[in-house]
Amino acid sequence: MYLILLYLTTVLSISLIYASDCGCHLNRNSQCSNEEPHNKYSKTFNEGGDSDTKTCTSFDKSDMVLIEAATFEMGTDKPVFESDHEGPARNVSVDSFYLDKFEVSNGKFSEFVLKTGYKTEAEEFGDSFIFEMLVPESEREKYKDFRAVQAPWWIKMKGVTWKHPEGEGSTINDRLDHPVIHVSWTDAKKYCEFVGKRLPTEAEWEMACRAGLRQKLYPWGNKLTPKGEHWANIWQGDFPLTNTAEDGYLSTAPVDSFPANKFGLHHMAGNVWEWTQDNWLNDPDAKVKKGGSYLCHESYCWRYRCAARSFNTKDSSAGNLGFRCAGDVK
Ligand SMILES: [Ca+2]
Ligand SMILES: [Ca+2]
Repeated sequence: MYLILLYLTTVLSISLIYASDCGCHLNRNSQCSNEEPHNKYSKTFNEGGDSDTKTCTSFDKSDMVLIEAATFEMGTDKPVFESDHEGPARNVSVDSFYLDKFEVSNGKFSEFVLKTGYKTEAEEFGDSFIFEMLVPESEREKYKDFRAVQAPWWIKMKGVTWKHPEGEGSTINDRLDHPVIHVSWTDAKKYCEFVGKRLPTEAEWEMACRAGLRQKLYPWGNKLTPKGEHWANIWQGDFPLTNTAEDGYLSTAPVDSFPANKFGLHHMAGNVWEWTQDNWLNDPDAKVKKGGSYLCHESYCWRYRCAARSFNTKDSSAGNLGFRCAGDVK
């Protein structure tokens, strides 16, 4: 079932059927392979299931930061979206781990696909969700009946994949340094495993987002635009009608753009949502995503806060959803 569960309007009704869950399980040992990645993955990569594993400590640590073990205050006692279970604030201890400085780029994902022949779930399904404003005008009328029911600005469009983000005819050639999009949780997990890494847990991701700050809204503090500057690629204007792109980007931005937080991590707020390991409220088919995206605006989707969280089904893909990888220290 290729059902994208957009938080935008569906999360409230769906959340009602779930029991409360902090979403902070540390489940890292189930994510990595003890085999050499280049041996494990081949042209038959897509046929493999989830791998049971050991730790992942053998990987390229360039473009990663070591985040020391700590106990930090996760979540918030001032939730903006209570149905997202942002609260309460609670102490969570996290072991030392490595985290990518950047969201995984189109260029990096291309290398993975070249080496493995991997096909993403969107490629298998034949379509993915794209924000209406990014659909070529000549195509919009054709897809007027392919909208997400409760979020009509999302269009399920044929031929949209990670390498054709706006459908057939579009390419990533001019944005190899932008984050890969239209990748499912399973796609993300398989990429991370290929490079000897794993997806971060939600607790790891949030601790990294906060970068040692306690109960601040954003990775750098509480002010959205310090000194009048844009520190996150989000939406400016009137969602979903007008995006003035004052931050310089209507859609994705290069993964190394915008200021890094104190841990040296870029785009922990905004640009693209990022998949984490964790299940959403104990549902193994729904996965927590963090950080918000270039489509988020305070008036509607104030989820580019470190405490914010949302989810998609694990086979979902969309034009504002990507990931970064983590790795174990020992
Ligand atoms: Ca923007
Ligand atoms: Ca991000």
